Amino acid sequence: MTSKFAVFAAALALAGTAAFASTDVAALDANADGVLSMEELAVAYPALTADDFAAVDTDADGFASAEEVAAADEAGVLHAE
Ligand SMILES: [Ca+2]
Ligand SMILES: [Ca+2]
Repeated sequence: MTSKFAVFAAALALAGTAAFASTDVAALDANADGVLSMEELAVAYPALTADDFAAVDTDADGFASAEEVAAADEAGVLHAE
């Protein structure tokens, strides 16, 4: 866990009062590597498909960063059901 990520997470938490639903990356990051695997993201979104995850993982590195998850939240890619 880098301090840079911690600062970003804090900023994200502060921005959590925005109108769109925000996904709590820190809470879902089971192995604390700062990014979410499809398995980690699927904990919050059980209906998540590989296509859904690919839509979130915009740089296609196989992991959803906090930035990518926030963008997906804003774009409505993720839906908490
Ligand atoms: Ca992780
Ligand atoms: Ca990514």
